[in-house]
Amino acid sequence: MTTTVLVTGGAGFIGSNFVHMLAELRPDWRVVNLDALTYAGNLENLKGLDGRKGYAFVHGDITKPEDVERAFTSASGAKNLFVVHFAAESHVDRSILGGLPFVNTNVVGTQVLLDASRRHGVARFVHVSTDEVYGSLGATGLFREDTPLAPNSPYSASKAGSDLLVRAAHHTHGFATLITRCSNNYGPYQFPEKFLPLMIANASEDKPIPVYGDGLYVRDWLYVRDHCEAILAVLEKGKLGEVYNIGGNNEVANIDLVKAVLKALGKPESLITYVKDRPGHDRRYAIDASKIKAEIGWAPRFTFRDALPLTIRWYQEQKDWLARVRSGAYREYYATQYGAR
Ligand code: NAD
Ligand code: TDX
Repeated sequence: MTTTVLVTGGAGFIGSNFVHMLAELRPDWRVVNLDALTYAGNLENLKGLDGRKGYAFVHGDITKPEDVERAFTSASGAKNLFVVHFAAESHVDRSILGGLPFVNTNVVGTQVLLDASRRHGVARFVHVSTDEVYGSLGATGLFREDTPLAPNSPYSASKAGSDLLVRAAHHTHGFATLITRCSNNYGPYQFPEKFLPLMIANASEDKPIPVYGDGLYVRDWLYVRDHCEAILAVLEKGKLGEVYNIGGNNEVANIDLVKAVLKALGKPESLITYVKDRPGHDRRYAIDASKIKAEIGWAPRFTFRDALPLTIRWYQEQKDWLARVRSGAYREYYATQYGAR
């Protein structure tokens, strides 16, 4: 095999979708998946890939140089060696409860990975970042790649820190980096602490849906398959040292999303429960994705009309998966975040 991709965080939501997509679209690539299997990492998400020729899982932590070294040993021998870096602490609310794991994984871990990647002659390094590094928008306007960074939560600040380390690796060492910044993803395998799977899971069981503040916060929803295709396009065709925004052209207020999901499930709006707002809650995110379209030719293929029903159906069909990931530590987190509702 001439191409090997080291994927970090491939047992999480977007990473596992990306690994499945590579098996389908680039079946001749070797994939090494380095993941620490935190609460958000789940090997069940990768069912079907185990034992597949050209796929290897390495259990390890990106903050530990020896673990990263093991992953590179497993990935050695390729003509083209790529890295796609998803591994992160990813939930804003958890970062408000405690920021340190975010700094460790997102900042320290990214630097460990960058150093090892340079040493191992990685040909292209894609860092998967977020629109949250730009801060918050008012009623109008869009985030562009040259919008100043103004992160507001410990999560987004740690992601902005990692973006700057990636930028510095390119600027100082001439390392072959690319940064993507996307909006809110939805689709299969998303951990149900995030709003969309949380509301589907709660509504299915006639449990209250906690809506923060006035519910008028706006997110630009991107189907995870669209995001994964965009990352692959950037990996293969992006200009080194550049940043690419990835968006869904799909702005929706939280309360409208809840109502759409309740309607699709045939559940009453009385399940909507307004709760205390998230501290520092960003009002609106919206992406200008014209650069990736003009330079690389990528645009989203899915709209909410197609992909929201697909997503709802997936969670309804994966009741066992949902029950398993919502047991144990998830229950403790839910009680801390929302009270013992
Ligand atoms: P996730 O929380 O579902 O998965 C993260 C994965 O990283 C898990 O498998 C976890 O085990 C692994 N991980 C965490 N710490 C690690 C460590 N120290 N070493 C090795 N592995 C570790 O996250 P996600 O939603 O799939 O997000 C993936 C990436 O995309 C993140 O970098 C996130 O910041 C970014 N992003 C996500 C969204 C979104 O809507 N979910 C939007 C924009 C950007
Ligand atoms: O119970 C809830 N009630 C609620 O009203 C939760 C969990 C969320 N919300 C609101 C907060 C946000 O306005 O819904 C919106 C979406 O919340 P999250 O799913 O937590 O996503 P968000 O904070 O927007 O961040 C997501 O998109 C950008 C990902 O979690 C990040 O990893 C990514 O960088």
